[in-house]
Amino acid sequence: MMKKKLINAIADLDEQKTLSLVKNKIKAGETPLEIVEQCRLGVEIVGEKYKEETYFLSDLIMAEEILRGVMEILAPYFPEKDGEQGEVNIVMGTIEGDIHDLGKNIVIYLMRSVGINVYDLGVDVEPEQFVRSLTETGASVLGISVLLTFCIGTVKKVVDLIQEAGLREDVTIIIGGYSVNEEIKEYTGADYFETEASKAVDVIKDILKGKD
Ligand code: B12
Repeated sequence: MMKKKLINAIADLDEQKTLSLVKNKIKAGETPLEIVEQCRLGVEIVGEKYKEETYFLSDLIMAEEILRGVMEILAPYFPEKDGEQGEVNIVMGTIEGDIHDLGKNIVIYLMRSVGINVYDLGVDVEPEQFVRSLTETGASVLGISVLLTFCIGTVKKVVDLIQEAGLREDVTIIIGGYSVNEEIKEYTGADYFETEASKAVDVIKDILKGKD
């Protein structure tokens, strides 16, 4: 019941209601992760309405503003923890052509809160840049965010370039974002995919443990 309220407030793009629900949920002891997941489900409805043309680009932008407000409230609950020796564990970025970064940033918040050192390349990242950053940082995990279907081919290009650079054995690749699924994972040649923030962090923690 309570979950539906937040999902619907976001789906209706009701900023005030969303922010006050989030504050109340925190007070009531719901975890930031549960709240993030409800927000994701809410914006998924926004996305559907956009596809059906009952919402427009301006509504997507409104959804962005609302999510930023939610993350401002939640940020203090994801305190940053210092990782060991400052070595970079994971390189993250949104693929070239794609500027969606709210989901990526949530995952980064979560990773930093458990002491994973993240090197964030931001959005619209060229395939070559991913490879350069892996070489420069020595990170053993690469996370790529991709929400736009037409950018999936570019993700495959990143995986191919990593292979060509002779790094494929040393780097575990995980992809996330609205458009990913098992089929896309297979197509791109990535090792893992994940669309839920908390599970994503668990998977990455496990990968890093395996690499110790
Ligand atoms: C907000 C939004 C925008 C905002 C983005 C703001 C920002 N700074 O990110 C703005 C207004 C800029 C935008 C623009 C566009 N958008 Co838009 N947008 C959305 C919307 C409504 C929500 C996305 C979002 O933030 N979700 C919330 C987060 C929390 O979820 P998430 O990103 O999936 O992330 C979670 C997981 O996937 C995972 N995750 C994410 N990244 C990673 C990475 C790793 C490594 C791991 C492990 C996990 C992980 O963890 C997150 C937390 O749970 C979606 C609808 C939807 N269903 O997603 C459309 C949507 C993604 N957009 C869409 C489109 C078409 C566009 C535009 C092309 C519209 C236009 N005509 O201009 C442009 C493209 C701009 C560009 N070049 O990138 C389509 C894409 C369709 C497709 N399949 O290709 C969608 C699906 C809407 C729809 N149904 O049509 N958009």
